[in-house]
Amino acid sequence: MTAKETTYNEAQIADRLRDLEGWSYEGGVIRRVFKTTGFPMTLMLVNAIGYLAESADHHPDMLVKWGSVAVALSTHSAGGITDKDFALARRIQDLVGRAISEY
Ligand code: H2B
Repeated sequence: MTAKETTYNEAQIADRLRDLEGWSYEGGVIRRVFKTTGFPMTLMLVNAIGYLAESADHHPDMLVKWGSVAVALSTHSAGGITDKDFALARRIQDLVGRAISEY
């Protein structure tokens, strides 16, 4: 049996989110909405995040709209927020965070 991953409480999550610009903790997930210039850019963003997710074997929920992608992360197997969520958010942020937030 594998050990259950450590989950973080609300104060710890708020602390960890301080260097993840635009991300917040709501409803049991950490989330950020990325605005895009329209559907082609939205689809490219979904794919870029999808590749990061596959390489990490950790998968966010994504709400896809014409001009935005809302990304929500939690660790289902642990029933909370773990290092896996912060690590993937960091990778998403490093790849697309600054570029996309300018729109
Ligand atoms: N993604 C997320 N967000 N939470 C999980 O618990 C999870 C996952 N589990 N992606 C992974 C896949 C698991 O099902 C596989 C077998 O590693």
